[in-house]
Amino acid sequence: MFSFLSCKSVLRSSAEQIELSDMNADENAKYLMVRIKEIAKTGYAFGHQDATAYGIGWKNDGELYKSDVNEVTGDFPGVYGFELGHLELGHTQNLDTVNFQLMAKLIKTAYEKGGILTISWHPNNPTTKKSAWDPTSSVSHILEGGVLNPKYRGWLNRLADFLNSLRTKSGKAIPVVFRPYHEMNGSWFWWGNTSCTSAEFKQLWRETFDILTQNHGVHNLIYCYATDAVDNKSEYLNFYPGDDYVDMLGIDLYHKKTTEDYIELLNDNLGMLAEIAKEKNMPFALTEGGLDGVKVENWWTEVLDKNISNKGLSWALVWRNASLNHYFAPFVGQLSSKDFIRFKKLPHVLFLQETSEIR
Ligand code: BMA
Repeated sequence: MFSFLSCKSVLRSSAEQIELSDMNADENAKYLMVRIKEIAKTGYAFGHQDATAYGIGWKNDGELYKSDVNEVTGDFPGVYGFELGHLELGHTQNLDTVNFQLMAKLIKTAYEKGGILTISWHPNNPTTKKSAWDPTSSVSHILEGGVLNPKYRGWLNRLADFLNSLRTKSGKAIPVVFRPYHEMNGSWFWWGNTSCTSAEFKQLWRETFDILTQNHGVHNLIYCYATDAVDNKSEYLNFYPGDDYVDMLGIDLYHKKTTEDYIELLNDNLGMLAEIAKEKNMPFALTEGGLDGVKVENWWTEVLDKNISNKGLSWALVWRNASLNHYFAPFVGQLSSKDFIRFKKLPHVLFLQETSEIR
């Protein structure tokens, strides 16, 4: 007991030495960074998008606290991804029908239980008002001096209100890993590589950072820069806004082609990212990934774990269990669920039980 407590206080006190890109980052954000780095020393955490919001055949009604992952393994994920798309519009639910009040509650519960929170954002195209997947050029219009800058500032106002509202019972801000404008090296989003220049992208990131931190006093964020799969390091860094604006690195890698292709992709891309992260002394993660429908029986241990466990990443997050036509984590009876239980039992794979001890 004594060594456990002293270990905890060592972790807590090492947060004092942490410097984040936000110079006014609060204690809990710094401490989250300590935990994220600590996790990578032991193994990596397992994450799931919208884990507690819905799953196959159920949707959270505000009373439940459940997850497909827990139904299969008896434990919850260590990392929880949530998504803010449509919050900018003032809607009550996000683009995937998760109510924002419920989301705030689920974030709070996951945090109090010892989970790590990460937030993505698929804002609509500010020019056309269509979805994030409308690549019509927009970035230059929302930058400082652009015609849509006032509108964009309004969007950030709503985002800041939500982020600032994430509080523990005692009123302390809940720290989250914020991963905006992801997969920018692809061409599907309006902030993607065919819709803006890298200079515009970097400017968008920096202005967003400055407005959130300086104008809105949001100080509970760890900023994560995450691309889609890349061919080389220069592609990874092409849109990188600078070490002063980023705290951690991510990459989204989906199993879309053959198993051999995915194994190669994981090794190449995570190997490359590990090198960049080492140079920058930043933690890194597989911020999105998975095999839609998990049709490979031993996917968790043979495909995922074998090819990521030696890389030094802090977590691997699989995408959402939206429906039987779109899911990335197993549910009871699913083809890969036995293997998922084996995966959960691996000593270096951290679910909630383990991440809650690293704090
Ligand atoms: C995509 C799909 C979409 C979803 C979006 C944002 O990968 O899952 O259905 O709207 O992510 O969560």
